[in-house]
Parts: sequence; C-alpha cells; structure tokens
Amino acid sequence: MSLLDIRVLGDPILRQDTTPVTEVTDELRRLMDDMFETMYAAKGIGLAAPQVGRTERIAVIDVDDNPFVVVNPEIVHAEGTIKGEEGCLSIPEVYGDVERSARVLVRALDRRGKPFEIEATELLSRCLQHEIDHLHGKLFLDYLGPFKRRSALSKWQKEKEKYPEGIRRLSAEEIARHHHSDEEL
Ligand code: K1U
Ligand code: ZN
Repeated sequence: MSLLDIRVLGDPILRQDTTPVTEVTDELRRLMDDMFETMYAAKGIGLAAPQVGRTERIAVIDVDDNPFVVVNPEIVHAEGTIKGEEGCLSIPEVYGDVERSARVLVRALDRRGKPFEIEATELLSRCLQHEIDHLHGKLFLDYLGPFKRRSALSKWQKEKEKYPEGIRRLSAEEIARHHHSDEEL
C-alpha cells in the first residue's frame, strides 16, 4: 500500500464533478486501500477520490472503527437538520459549523461492486454528506455565511503557505505516528 498526496484548496480537481464508476476493478480496490492508508495517516474519518487527485466517484469512511467504501453514493432520503463543526483534510487547520441533514439514507456500491444501503445519524451522517459533496466538487466552506467564510479563507491564506506545491505530502512525523499506531493494534 502507498500513502497518496492530498490535494489542498486551490487545486481545481476539488471543484470538479467525478465520473461514476462502471466496474469496480482490482486497480480501483488498490486505490481504495491507498486511500484508507492515507486517511488514517492524516487522522481523518473520510477521504474522497478528488482529494488524492482522482476523478472516480469513490470515497472511504471510517467512523467508530467501521471502515467501508462508497462507490457512486447517492442520498436517497434525508431528514431533519443539525449543525456541527467540520474540518477537511484538504483545508488543514480550518474549521466551520455546517448545517446538514440529521439523518440520511445512502445507496452505494461496496468494494466488490455490490449495491448496499446505509442509514446514518450523528458523525457518520455528517461524514457521508461531506464525502458525497467532495464527489460533486462541493466543500464545507460553501455552506458558511459570508462573514465566517471570509474568516475561514483568511485563515487558509496563512495556512496554505505550508503547501507551496498545492499538495499536502504527509510529513515523516505523521507517517511515523501512523506506523506506531499500527504496532499498537
Ligand atoms: O473529507 C475529508 O476532508 C475528511 C474529513 C471528514 C469530516 C470531518 C468532520 C466532519 C465531517 C467529515 C475529516 O476527517 S477531517 C478530520 C476531522 O475533522 C475529524 C476527525 C475525527 C473525528 C471528527 C472529525
Ligand atoms: Zn473534506
């Protein structure tokens, strides 16, 4: 498995729609494995393909030690609204409160290409919505009001200096931390 570079805000791929997957191949399963490894090393709970420079409609999620992949996910039902804080692995150190649906029913294909449905609330529901947005070029910043959006973007103006090439290459320290946490298992 390999760690992938994470694209940061400003990379046009984060604003593009993705292409539905027509067949889940071994190559895509290797991509999913690499995405999981990258997500764990970056201490995330989700990661979508555009964040690692890919255009396929795929995301990986692990909330509460329940890892799964969603291929071509669609929200088929949503209920209620709830506000909560979000971050994004592509906009490090920037956070904002986002109003989302409280409960969602998502239909997707799994890593073998088999259809499944997942009903989610709380953090899993938020994470699914955040990742599905990524697959359509949408970011949590887009939900902020003008004042909070401006202040989030101004924080990012400073943070982005850490990523002169527009990519977040996980540091040796993050990678070492990731390997140590593997040994603790
Ligand atoms: O897609 C991403 O950028 C990953 C992002 C997903 C996400 C975070 C918060 C709410 C919804 C979705 C992250 O994983 S950022 C890391 C993070 O904020 C977090 C980590 C553990 C628990 C809660 C949040
Ligand atoms: Zn994100």
